[in-house]
Amino acid sequence: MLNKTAASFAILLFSPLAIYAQQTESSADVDDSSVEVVVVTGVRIGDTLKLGGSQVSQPGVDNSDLLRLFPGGNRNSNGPITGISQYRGLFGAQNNVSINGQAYTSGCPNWMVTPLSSIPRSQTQTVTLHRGLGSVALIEEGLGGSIAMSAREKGFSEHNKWSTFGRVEGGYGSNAGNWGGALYTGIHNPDNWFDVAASSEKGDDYKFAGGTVAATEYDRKQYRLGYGHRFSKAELTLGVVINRTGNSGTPALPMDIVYFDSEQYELGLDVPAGQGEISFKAHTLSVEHVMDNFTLRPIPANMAGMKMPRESLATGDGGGFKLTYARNFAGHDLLLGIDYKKEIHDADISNPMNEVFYITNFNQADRDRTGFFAQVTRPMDRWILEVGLRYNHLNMDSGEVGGNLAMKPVPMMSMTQQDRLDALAKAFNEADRSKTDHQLSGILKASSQRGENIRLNLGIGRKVRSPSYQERYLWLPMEATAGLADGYTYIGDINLKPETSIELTTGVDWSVGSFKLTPEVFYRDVKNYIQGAPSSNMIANKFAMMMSGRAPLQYANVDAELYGLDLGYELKITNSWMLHGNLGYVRGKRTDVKGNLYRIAPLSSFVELMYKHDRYFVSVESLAASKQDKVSAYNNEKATAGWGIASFRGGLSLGGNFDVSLGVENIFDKVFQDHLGGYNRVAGSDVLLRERLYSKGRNYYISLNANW
Ligand SMILES: [Cu+2]
Repeated sequence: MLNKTAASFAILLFSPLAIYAQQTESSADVDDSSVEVVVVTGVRIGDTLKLGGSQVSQPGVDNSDLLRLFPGGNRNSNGPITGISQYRGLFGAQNNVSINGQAYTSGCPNWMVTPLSSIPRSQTQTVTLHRGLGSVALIEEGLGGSIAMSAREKGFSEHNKWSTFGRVEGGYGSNAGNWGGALYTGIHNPDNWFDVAASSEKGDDYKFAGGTVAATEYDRKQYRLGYGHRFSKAELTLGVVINRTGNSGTPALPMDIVYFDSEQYELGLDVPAGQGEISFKAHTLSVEHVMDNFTLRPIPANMAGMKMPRESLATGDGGGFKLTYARNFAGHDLLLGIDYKKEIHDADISNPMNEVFYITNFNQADRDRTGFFAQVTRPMDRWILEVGLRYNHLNMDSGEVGGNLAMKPVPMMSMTQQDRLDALAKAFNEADRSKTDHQLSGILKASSQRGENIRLNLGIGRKVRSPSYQERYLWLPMEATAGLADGYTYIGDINLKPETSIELTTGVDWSVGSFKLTPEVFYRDVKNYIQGAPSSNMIANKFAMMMSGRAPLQYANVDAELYGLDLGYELKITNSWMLHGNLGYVRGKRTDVKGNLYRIAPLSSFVELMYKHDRYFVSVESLAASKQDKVSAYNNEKATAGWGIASFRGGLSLGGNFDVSLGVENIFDKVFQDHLGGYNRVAGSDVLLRERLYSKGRNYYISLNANW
């Protein structure tokens, strides 16, 4: 029903989605042509920037790289299947990423598998970014943008009999010798659909012009099963998702994925209710995950030169639901809802060479959130307004912790590492770990057509995010930091306060003839922004110094601001030639003291010149970023130089049901370091230890698809 609201507004206006719609109108099904290219330019209330996964010619294992096609979008990369969303300088849990309309929780304390990688690209139907202020209905919790991904779903048939549908694709990339295959197929009639999907992807370590980046191989399989039934009025959907990830590297983190197995069950029900419609979605997710520091990389040694093999078993259980009621009421689109999300995490660390050794990293770390929201959208004269309010009640708790470092007793030593661990565990276990937060969010958005060629978009909003379980319950200096990848160990703070942000946005959608431009400026003030600060816990400090030679950081509340400008643009040169792209700039600063925020994307540009014919297209694309020397001091962030790469892409319909897409990425084999790429943590790689990782060199790729 959100989509209906979106559609009703989209019709009113010129829109990049109009291009999308035009391209797809001729064919009954959006998915049927992989030669389609979707252009992302503008946005307004109820409207979205949307990429159809199958229509984007770019190859990729997951959807994180696609975020760079959106103005202001980017991703932090810790490994080939470990991309974390960044939007306008906020990242990770600060952004809301929904999967098939529901929340997703990473089962790894270091986010080795992330919301963005939870659906393989080959099984993705759409990736949507709600530009600027995200609605309270969409952003269950978070400060930043709302990103939504959905898996392939063909749905009901329009023809009054059973028919089959399907898609099969196979692809190869030269750089990492990677290959992938995916099948999606099913049967449907007007009242039922049944589909299955399977994908398998494998790649070796990738190369750059200076060598090979170790621990960048990956291996992932995913299986999906779905069923939909239409009753006389209501619609029911059921889904199962089984993920099987094998050995996959995360060179920016201290360990790699040995395996990541998860099972998800989804249920959806849409029922008309009087003048409106009720929608109910529920899901469960259970994860079992093992990571270690010796399968895909040489075992690291401690300060004394002793080898320190470590393995961690992480399990996570979670689930949630979303119940909404939507109706039109005297010209207002009204949406009321309740949503709930639960997650429980356990993580234990062991030493495969010593059975006595163990550390309880997280024990029943529990985070429950219940939200209530109301949203009204209405046209008023030349304006369209959206007002939304949300209240979230959040409970967190954790079980007791401890560990045995299996150290030989050392006589005459005043305090051993084991003593320090015991002292930290005792303090944690005696503390009141149960926490309740009340989150109040609200937004107001207004959009108005000012003359023929210009539309004005305004927004103001307050958003809240409570600390993650890592930020509150990390009791021993560890790098279990939801993928921060800054190389520091952290300890948590149970008493952290939620982050609250006030955001202002002003943008225009401007068009002259066949040129469109959509600049938007934003300013965000964040109170209690959570980041690391020097720890005053002397026992933890000593523990970390003895272990790694580096003092730990402790999560703390600071104050920050983020501001910037991003824009999309598009120039239709002729019927066949088109230029389009985006530009994004964000600045992130502390406001309580002088300093820069960590891992902020530099000025970034994406531009593509395309020639499109009925049966084929070719394009030349440039992706570039300026240097980033506005780096954070607290964790000694390294500056990076600017870079730019060019790629060539093409797509051709082979007739019948077959398509081929192919291209060369990074044509000139440019050696570059992405500021969001993290530092190398793998010994024996062609990148020095703790040097920023090099990105992938030249890559030839080809992919063949068949649709029916
Ligand atoms: Cu992990």
